[in-house]
Amino acid sequence: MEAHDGISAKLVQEAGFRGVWASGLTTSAALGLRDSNEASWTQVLDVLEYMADATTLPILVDGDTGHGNFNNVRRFVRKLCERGIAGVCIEDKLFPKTNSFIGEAQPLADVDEFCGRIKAGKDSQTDDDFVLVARVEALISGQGMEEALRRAEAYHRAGADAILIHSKKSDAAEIFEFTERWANRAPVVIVPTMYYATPTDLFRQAGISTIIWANHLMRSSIAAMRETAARIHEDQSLVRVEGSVATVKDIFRIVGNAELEEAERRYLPARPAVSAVVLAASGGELAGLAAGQPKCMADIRGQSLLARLVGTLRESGVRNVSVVRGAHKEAVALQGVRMVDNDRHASTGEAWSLASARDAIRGETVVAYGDVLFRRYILDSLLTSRADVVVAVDTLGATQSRPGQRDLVVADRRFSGDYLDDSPATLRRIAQDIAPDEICGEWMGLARFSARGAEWLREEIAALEAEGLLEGADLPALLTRLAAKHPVRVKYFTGHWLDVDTLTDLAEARNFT
Ligand code: SPV
Ligand code: MG
Repeated sequence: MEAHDGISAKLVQEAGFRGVWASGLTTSAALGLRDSNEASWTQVLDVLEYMADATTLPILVDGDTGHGNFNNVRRFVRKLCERGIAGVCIEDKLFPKTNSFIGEAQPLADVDEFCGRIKAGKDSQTDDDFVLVARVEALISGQGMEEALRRAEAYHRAGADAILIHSKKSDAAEIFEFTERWANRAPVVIVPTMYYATPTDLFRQAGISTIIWANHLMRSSIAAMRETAARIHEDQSLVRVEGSVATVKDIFRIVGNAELEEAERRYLPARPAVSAVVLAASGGELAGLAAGQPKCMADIRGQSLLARLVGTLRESGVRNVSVVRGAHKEAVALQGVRMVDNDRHASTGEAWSLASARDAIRGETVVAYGDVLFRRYILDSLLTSRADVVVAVDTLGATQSRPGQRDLVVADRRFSGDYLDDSPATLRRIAQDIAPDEICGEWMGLARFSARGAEWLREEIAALEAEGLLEGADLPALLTRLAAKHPVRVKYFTGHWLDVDTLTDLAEARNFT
């Protein structure tokens, strides 16, 4: 059965066939090319490699004329064997070939020269089971039965394992005449594209070894693709096609996603799930946004700020994301995240919002402001830290003057300026009013807690609550209190993040990749 790429080879196997015909016509067509050796032989080889990877069935390759003379056939056969291809069929025509159903009286190769191609191919196979099928075009080119038999005999003597006798007649009379006179001196292969109405049993009775259904997966997919494209174009909708196309799940099944999941369980380190709490409750409205649109829902090139932030978290393997929303909560939405409401957002601060999601602060946890964007490596670097609590600090923040409230950081050690220097720095405090000579950087609104760190964080929330301070505290105050009791590691970065406070920030965020 014909196939022309990896997925069609899989479908051939799924249907129960015992072999694949890698058709020259359809492999070319799949590339948008003519069946005239427009794809180079190495490009064909690349497609064959995908097909061989996709199926365990033997693949008989349509080798056209062998891509040149005996020398090209030698190299082609060696490369086919390297790729686990089961056999090749070469036809007795001239390079560059033309499809047999185009025109009349195509010139044939000199018999002796073609026998040289066959011998060279057989001498070059590195797999004993490799087969070389010699295709006789004498009937197609109008040279008659005697010439077809003469050529078949010569090719058989030259070492061909089988003879493909091709015909473009609409009935199989000349095929049966050939098989009768040939008397199975070598196995016979046929391609009944034009004499398709002949019952297959008659071919069996004639002792034919192999039938190639040469192009029907390509032709059926063209019909289906054309129909689907026209429907969607006409309807500007998917409604009418949804029921008749293969499901996305079907694609996953065919290409073997289940095996990948299995392999992931076997090979990926079993990392306990990391959670995240994103704080997006504060009003924080931005001039320029529609009234009632919270900042975290600002559009950044077709995605909300929140979606981008959660996307970065997910790329780093953070799965369970809780978003605390408050102001305009009905406008804060994102698939696949848990929404937690701080309905007292107007009179409470960040610590209260965090406390609203305290049940999510369990095991390894990331805490982030909902209006920040950062490059993924920053988060990855926090996630691989061995510290129980680690905060991301921008060392440039110390020197740049930006408007707005900034969470400034004092640590026991400044950034040394050496990017390879990872000797630890420990947090002393985070606040907005810090004397310029004390500032070591700006907190990016991103922190990671180990399971033990998360426990400390919960304890500190409880302590604030017990002291009646939870409502008014912000995250810098909470982290500063934590730092007084436990080591809080400072990880320095230089830029590659931003928080969206102003319209200028928003414009910058749109350029942030
Ligand atoms: C092919 O499938 O490319 C073939 C068979 O060679 S035919 O198109 O009938 O020549
Ligand atoms: Mg062909």
